Amino acid sequence: MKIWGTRTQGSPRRLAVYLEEKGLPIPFIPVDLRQGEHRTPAFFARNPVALVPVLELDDGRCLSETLSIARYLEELHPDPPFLGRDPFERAHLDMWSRRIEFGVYAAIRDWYRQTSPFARALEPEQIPAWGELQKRKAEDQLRLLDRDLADRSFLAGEVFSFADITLATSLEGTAAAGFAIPGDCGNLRRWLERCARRPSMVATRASA
Ligand SMILES: N[C@@H](CCC(=O)N[C@@H](CS)C(=O)NCC(=O)O)C(=O)O
Repeated sequence: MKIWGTRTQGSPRRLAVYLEEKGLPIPFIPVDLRQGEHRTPAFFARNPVALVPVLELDDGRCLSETLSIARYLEELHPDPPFLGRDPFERAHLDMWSRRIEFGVYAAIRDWYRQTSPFARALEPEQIPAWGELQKRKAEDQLRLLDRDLADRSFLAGEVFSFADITLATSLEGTAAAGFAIPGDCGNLRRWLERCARRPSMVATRASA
């Protein structure tokens, strides 16, 4: 099998961090989004909504959506467990993953896409005011998470989870464009430092 998407960028990196945590070596095929390599007939056949990453199986079947791909791989390789060991843990980690992806990650992404000159190739009709509103929403959410992190190491508890992967890679990925954790969020800053030190995050960083 192989994965379409650039290993150090965006959602493909989320999958790459998961694979590092699991010790699963699956090759990535870089896709240059700014050049529109994901908007070709061949790519539409793999994922009609033209998003990376895509997992392509040896028989040609394809899966998209980062967490769904991870779920598939987790079924094939349950050890070491990363997405929960029992029904409650699985649902709890899913809950956190969805909360982060829909609540915070989407707002940070929309800020980036609506305001950054680097995102213009993907978002030619940017609406900066909408982006700034999303930034404020993201900051509100981050302040709530900062409170949660007062008494635990990671978002869903004491174990690094997919929710941490999603938020940590998003914050690292948009820092250069100017997105910063609010100054009053010390717990969150320390959490990001903890995540950033993990070998899986280091190995998938663009500068690695
Ligand atoms: N919900 C999707 C999001 C995937 C996604 O947004 N991928 C971005 C790169 S990080 C993409 O392919 N963007 C291309 C575009 O917007 O045209 C997932 O979890 O895989």
